Amino acid sequence: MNEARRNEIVEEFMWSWNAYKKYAWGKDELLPISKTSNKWFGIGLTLLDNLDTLWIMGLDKEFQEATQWVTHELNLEVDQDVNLFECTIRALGGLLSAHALSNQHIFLEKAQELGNRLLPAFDSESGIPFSDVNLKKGTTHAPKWGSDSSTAEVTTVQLEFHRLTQITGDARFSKAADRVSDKIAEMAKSVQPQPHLLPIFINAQSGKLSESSTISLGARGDSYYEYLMKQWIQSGGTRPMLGERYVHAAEAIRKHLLVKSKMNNGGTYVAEMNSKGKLLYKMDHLVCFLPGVYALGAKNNIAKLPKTSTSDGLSVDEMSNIHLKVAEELMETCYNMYKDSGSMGLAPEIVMFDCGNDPNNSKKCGNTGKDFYIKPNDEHNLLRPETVESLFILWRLTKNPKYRIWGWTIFKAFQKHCKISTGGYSSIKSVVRAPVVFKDKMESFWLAETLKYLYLLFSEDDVVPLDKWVFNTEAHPLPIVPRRPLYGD
Ligand code: DMJ
Repeated sequence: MNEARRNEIVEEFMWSWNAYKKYAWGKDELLPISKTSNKWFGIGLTLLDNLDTLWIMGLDKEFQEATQWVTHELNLEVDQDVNLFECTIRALGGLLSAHALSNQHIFLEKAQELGNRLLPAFDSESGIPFSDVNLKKGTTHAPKWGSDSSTAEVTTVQLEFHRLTQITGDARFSKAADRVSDKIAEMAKSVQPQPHLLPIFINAQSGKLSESSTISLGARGDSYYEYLMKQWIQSGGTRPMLGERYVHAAEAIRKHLLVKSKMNNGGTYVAEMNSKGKLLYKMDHLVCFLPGVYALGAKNNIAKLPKTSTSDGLSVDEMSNIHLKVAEELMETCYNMYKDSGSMGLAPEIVMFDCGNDPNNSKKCGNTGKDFYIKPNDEHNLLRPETVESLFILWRLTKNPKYRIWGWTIFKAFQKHCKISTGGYSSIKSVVRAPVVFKDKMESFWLAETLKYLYLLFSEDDVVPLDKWVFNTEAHPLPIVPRRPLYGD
């Protein structure tokens, strides 16, 4: 049965890939309804983001074709401003992973070139990178809509930059990334209103966290917490300080943001917090990466680290058990976001729990049988991966068959509602209102993450084993390698 399921997932991958090939080959993203492409960075983003998916799924012909494109067509000297984070996690991450899996030199060459072109982003007074950098000129700037960089963005390039140093021997990449982590770790100890929980904006020039912004495990905050732990895993546990930072953050989330709904199912969720310390009862689908991260920490015995094991007097085993329980409860809530949002069985972008703590909204979730309601502007689904990502990790680590059942149910819902009859898949405008209205966009992470994690959910444990590989935030596996003192540690 698992083989048949894997095959069906690969078929849907090919349905998506062939449409990309036909209408958007070498371009950034497929617009499946208009049967054309979208330019974002101008470097074939969907192709770079999926080299490793092709390899993992055993699609040799397609992998060779894509490799030929990288060898002969990929031009990184483009006069184009790119977002450092997006370009790092998708393009650089894709090249690094393709190199690690296939050992083909061309991917190393291109990854190194791209790394060199991204490096000027870190040339700010504080070392905190600017959000955007021009790939040809090396000029940098803050985002068009504001003066600050996003906290998650500046803290979610470290796995990739460390890997670059490992394979090139050039310590500049690791140093630039570590400087950011070290600065932020220092500020995290005393940040207000809650130590270890970071506001979602930071200024690149001053290096200061914004005092007025929200704390969130969703947009702009999410992968900060993910990379705290994954950097420790990537180092093969050789740098305990990295893991300790994660445990402090994971404990702060558990104590200050984790809430049980007072509504129907009493589900566990992660609230946001404003700058005054007040909770906001809102959860993005993006938060659904967190069950996987808590489970990985618990199963790797992260609580054993010297400066964390005595937190609250909990023993290592007690903390691991608590974190695993958090993972399992949150996982169920994330699955319920698919199950309870409407007849399509798909999750929206954001849900409001406990009526958003506003009694005027009580009718919206008071007697609906669910824990949450959905605001009209948040009804869309972008084919995001976070829930199936965590399902894959929880399946690998607990072997509870329900995680495979949930993953399959979600896959079938995507297949039923987001598949375009002429090729490809599309984001949709609402998971609540039928009939489906397509947004005419196939995000590169649909193939790079959502379908890859689904494929892995039904694969054997020795396909990208979790004790040898760590996934970057865009699902690109990177080898776990003990860190040497080469980087001036
Ligand atoms: C991806 O690019 C990454 O998973 C990132 O961490 C969050 N946003 C998208 C997927 O939702």
